[in-house]
Amino acid sequence: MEDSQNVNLSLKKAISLAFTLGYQLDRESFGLLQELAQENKLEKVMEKVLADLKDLPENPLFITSEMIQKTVKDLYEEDAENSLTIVESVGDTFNPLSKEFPSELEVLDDPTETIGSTGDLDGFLKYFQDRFTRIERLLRERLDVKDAITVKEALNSPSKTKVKIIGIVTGIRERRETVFMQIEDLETVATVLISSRADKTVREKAERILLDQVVCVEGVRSQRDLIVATNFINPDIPERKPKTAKKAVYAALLSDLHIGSKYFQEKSFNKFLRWLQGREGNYRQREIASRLKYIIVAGDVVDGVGIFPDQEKELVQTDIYEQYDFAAKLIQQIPEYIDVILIPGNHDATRQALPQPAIKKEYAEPVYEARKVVMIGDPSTIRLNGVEFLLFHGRSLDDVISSVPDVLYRNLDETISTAMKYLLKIRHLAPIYGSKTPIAPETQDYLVIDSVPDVFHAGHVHVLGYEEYRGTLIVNSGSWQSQTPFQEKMGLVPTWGIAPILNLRTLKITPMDFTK
Ligand code: D5M
Ligand code: FE
Ligand code: ZN
Repeated sequence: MEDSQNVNLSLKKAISLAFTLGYQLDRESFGLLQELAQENKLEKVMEKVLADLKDLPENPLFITSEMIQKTVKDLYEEDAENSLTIVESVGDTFNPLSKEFPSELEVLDDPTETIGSTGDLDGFLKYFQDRFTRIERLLRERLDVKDAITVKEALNSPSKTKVKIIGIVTGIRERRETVFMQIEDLETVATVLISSRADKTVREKAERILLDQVVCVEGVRSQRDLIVATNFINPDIPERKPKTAKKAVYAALLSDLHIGSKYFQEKSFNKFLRWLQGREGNYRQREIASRLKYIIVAGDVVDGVGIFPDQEKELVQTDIYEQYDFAAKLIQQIPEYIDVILIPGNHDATRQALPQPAIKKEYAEPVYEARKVVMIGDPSTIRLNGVEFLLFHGRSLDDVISSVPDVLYRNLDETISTAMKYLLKIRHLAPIYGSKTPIAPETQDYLVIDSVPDVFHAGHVHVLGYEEYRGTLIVNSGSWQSQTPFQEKMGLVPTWGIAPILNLRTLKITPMDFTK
């Protein structure tokens, strides 16, 4: 009660002040001032508006909504990055700025046309040689790895010599609390030993090594082919300043729509579509919609068919064509001046092994026809207004969750960015070969993170999370599917109906909630 009285009072005060100074207010400005009063920002904004008016060469008659909006932006640009909840709009005209923004989208890397694994033994060897060579190069860019020697040289050095080698971890065994790792480079294999009496930091680092990753090992030469580990070094990404857009232009980073599933949250998604069209939200939220130029979906556009046993029971559309047809009906409601970028996930209609080519036209024709869409593979890299994105569905995050201590399905809301950070540190999107994540042995390893992205965007685990790491913004999207029976059993609580919206100028995320 008291609060709403304060709101009314400050509104009246501001309006009478404007009138006294000889200004008039149009209807839209009046609505804006009302919202500002509710948000406790009216006084500060009004003060600046009036001060700015005095500086104008010719005194205008009206205080327009544009003036107020500009002032709010000047004063609260950073505040606008905080979490927002959509509220019903007052319903006036919507003139999106992004309609005038030219599209600045470049596809830098897309595996769709270049892959062609034969799957033979020779291909398998070439694949791992390429993985080793690429990550070795990244490791040697580090000052502390530069002087690493080959495994052969290390094994030829006298006992008790300090050695530093680079290799693929081809085996991890544990016997009576001692860990043995098989490490090999292109010519020789060594056994790296981490004893139970080793330093705690070495043991902790060893626990976080994944099978088939490329790593630098520091150690001491022992007998036979043994090296006693004293340290592990990951290639990691260097600390740097990310590239940013020159103007405030936004991208919606979505994934895991799961259209076709009983659990697809159609209502929330429709609300998102209405917000894009300027039909939902207060003026600040509509200001963001007005500057939204890109929508990325990082896989699992549909729920698919036959992805897991008894899936039919959880489907509304039991036919893959119908699912993409429904997806097309939703996607075509996205305003035409927004660029839509889609990559596949493990539920989409394309090959399952990574790298995945783009969603197949033969299954998703209606989506291809509905509007212009940029269909690329998983993973892909793109640039939006100068900002480099690494797009990845995130299938291997399941492997990270089962191998890295402390990252559990139960606590992903706190740990998902740690899991993604882990992939950046090892500079590989899916190290473990032949386990949960199917990988095709291409002649080139498309899963090595060669170029350091400004934004690393993934999905798959259905939990929203974001964090800045050494200049790179890590984002996991969450989903548009509520908790499935399987996820309930796993203890995974999805974040659905909340879209992380990225400001390309500041690389800050605004999570927008469409569930209310
Ligand atoms: O995967 C969503 C999340 O749920 C992801 O972390 C894997 C997990 N999930 C879901 N279904 C299964 C099954 N059947 N086995 C193992 N893990 C599962 P999504 O790709 O959206 O289904
Ligand atoms: Fe999914
Ligand atoms: Zn998935």
